Amino acid sequence: MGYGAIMSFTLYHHGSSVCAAKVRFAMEEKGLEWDGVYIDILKGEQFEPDYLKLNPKGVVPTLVHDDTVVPDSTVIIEYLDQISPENSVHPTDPWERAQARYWTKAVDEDLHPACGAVTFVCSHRHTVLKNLGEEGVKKFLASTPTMSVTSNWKDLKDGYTRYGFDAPGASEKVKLYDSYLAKMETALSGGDDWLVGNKFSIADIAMTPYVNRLAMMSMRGMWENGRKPNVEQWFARIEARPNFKKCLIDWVPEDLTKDLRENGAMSWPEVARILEIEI
Ligand SMILES: N[C@@H](CCC(=O)N[C@@H](CS)C(=O)NCC(=O)O)C(=O)O
Repeated sequence: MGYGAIMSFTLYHHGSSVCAAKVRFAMEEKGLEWDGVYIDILKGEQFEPDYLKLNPKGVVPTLVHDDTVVPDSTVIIEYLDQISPENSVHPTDPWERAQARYWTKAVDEDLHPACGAVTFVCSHRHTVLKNLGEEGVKKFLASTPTMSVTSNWKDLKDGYTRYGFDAPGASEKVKLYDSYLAKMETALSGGDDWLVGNKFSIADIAMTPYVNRLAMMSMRGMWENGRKPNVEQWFARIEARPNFKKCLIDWVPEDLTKDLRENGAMSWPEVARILEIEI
């Protein structure tokens, strides 16, 4: 029996947060039960003093396991795999484990900030501007701690929210995001079903929310129509997993799902232009 059966897990999370979705997916794949506390990061609930005590960066997710507070999605999944090794999502072979680490490290350091940028530029800025009003937006942007999603996220989020695609560096982030689909395409080019060792692992879990984010923003054109066939087939396998819908789709509130779909569709021509995709 896994420790999870006798331990208490509380996950502070948000529907559209890629990092939170990653942890939800890992917990379900491992068969761990958890309770959720929903933190609406588009309303600024991550800046409430009580939450900042758990997660001083003001970001989700945070796992509370009994009395232990564990922030940071990759660290949370590594922690869970150690305290509850059944249904491990880590490869056992040392080199395969190292390769999985390269994926999670690159996601945390590189892809995640790019995703934050692209999501704000293409969709969240419209949601925040629509829902919070002028004063609310000012407060929302001013509340972001300096050390947040990245060490300069406060300024970046401000720029992406106010200026969209015209914010400095926005196009480069679109290209960086796309380069990760290219890396996946190469990793899957030998005919394997999964990114590392032909076995579903934390590497696939780590990439899932980022590919799904693009899908939810009506941007499947980044891999469909022959552009990245291996990624297309990989994502079809991911979408077919029983836990996918529960963890990646159902937690996103309907209005936010609609915003992502519609704002994303509105932004798609500019993204396609940046990536030189004919539409
Ligand atoms: N390294 C952290 C990053 C967490 C993070 O960036 N969370 C985002 C959502 S995916 C967030 O809470 N953003 C709050 C904000 O933008 O103010 C992790 O992996 O958990």
